[in-house]
Amino acid sequence: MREIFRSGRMWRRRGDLRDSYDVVIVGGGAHGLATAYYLGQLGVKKVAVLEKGYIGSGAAGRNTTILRSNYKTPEGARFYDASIHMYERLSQELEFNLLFSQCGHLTLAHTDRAMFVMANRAEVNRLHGIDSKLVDTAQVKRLCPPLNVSPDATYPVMGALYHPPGGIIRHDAVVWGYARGADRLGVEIHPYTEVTGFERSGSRITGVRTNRGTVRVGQVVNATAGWSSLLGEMAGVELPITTHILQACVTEPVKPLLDVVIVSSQMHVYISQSDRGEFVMGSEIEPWTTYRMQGTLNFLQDLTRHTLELFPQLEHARLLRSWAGLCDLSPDYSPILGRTEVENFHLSAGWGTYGFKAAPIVGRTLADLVHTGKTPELIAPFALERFYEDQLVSELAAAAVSH
Ligand code: FAD
Ligand code: PYC
Repeated sequence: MREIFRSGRMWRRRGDLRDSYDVVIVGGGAHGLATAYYLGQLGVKKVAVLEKGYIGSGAAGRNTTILRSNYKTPEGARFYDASIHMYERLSQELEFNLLFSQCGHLTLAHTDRAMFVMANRAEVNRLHGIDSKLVDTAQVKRLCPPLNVSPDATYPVMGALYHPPGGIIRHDAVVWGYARGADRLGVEIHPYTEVTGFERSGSRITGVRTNRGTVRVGQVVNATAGWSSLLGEMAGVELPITTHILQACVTEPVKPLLDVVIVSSQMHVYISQSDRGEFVMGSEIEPWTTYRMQGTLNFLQDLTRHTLELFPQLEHARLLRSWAGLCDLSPDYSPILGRTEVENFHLSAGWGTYGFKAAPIVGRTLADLVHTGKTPELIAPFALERFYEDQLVSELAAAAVSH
């Protein structure tokens, strides 16, 4: 272990695969690595993370880094709030600066109906001890001076749901911090190792097939987000998930202007300014299902038009780059977490457009489940069975701009 500190590497080079592992985690994104880290903390030995690309090559490295807990259902609000509290301490815990800026989060309302919905959400949030409140146009302007709140705008701002604990974080740093932490606890990280199938005996998985050979396994965690239904199929577990792309883009770096996250469902846009100065912007999920991460011109045209209505000052800012990532959407816009009918095959799936903020609490609760065999109370409402038992946890309209 000392060798790695001397080498200056974040984590050890991948070695050969062993013949067997106690736990194989498929997916080297934020969820897989967080689960590996907390398993390491619990003293679980022989844990491997298998990642088909490079670490963080999936949605973990493509998201718009927004953290918040202003969800609609009691189950969702409690769960995401626990994650935000973990994020608040994470830089210290991982001894790695994650650049978490708790700058606050404003969900704009442009209609009477939206004001009513935001008031309702603020009440639900407060009932669960989450700091959210309804603010009027003048307060919005005070919180975000550069925002255009003119009554002559196409969609004038009537008010907003203000959520002070919300903010942005450096997404790559979260991935690297968890990877380094897991590595230091003895977890093996295997990039460029694709899982191609599972071997089963009765209701258990006994082996994981990969492009580098087959390994025997005690327990498996499917943390593949956009690809989770494909891995489910390999294991014989059908997941009610459709995979879509979500697109995002950034401007060239500009002077500090925006220090709060702005979301407008009506205008299908969310905007923040990163600490590099780039305006980070995204829109709604694309309605078609695909695994091709290809962007579209329509996205850029609609997004820039709406962004300029809110921030006309960006008129001359140039777009630097745009990209797309996969999103695994569940029917009720809540995640699917925990056990499946294959007794040693566990899930972190159904993250749609909103899973990055959940990585710490997912890691901790899935590690507990794998270690103890008991489902933590916080994730019990998100079990796969809910779709068969009519116990949906509907986050429709609270999950992201598009819902
Ligand atoms: P991923 O990083 O996608 O990890 C899954 C990994 O599994 C991938 O690296 C993939 O290569 C690997 N894999 C797949 N198949 C195999 C296989 N067969 N073998 C081995 N490895 C495999 N969420 C928020 O909370 N806030 C946001 O602001 C936000 N913005 C977003 C913006 C965009 C553009 C996108 C695309 C998503 C956004 N999300 C956001 C959603 C969030 O990024 C995801 O829900 C979350 O990152 C998913 O968990 P993960 O990080 O573990 O997934
Ligand atoms: O979950 O807050 C979120 C989010 C914003 C953009 C994409 N997801």
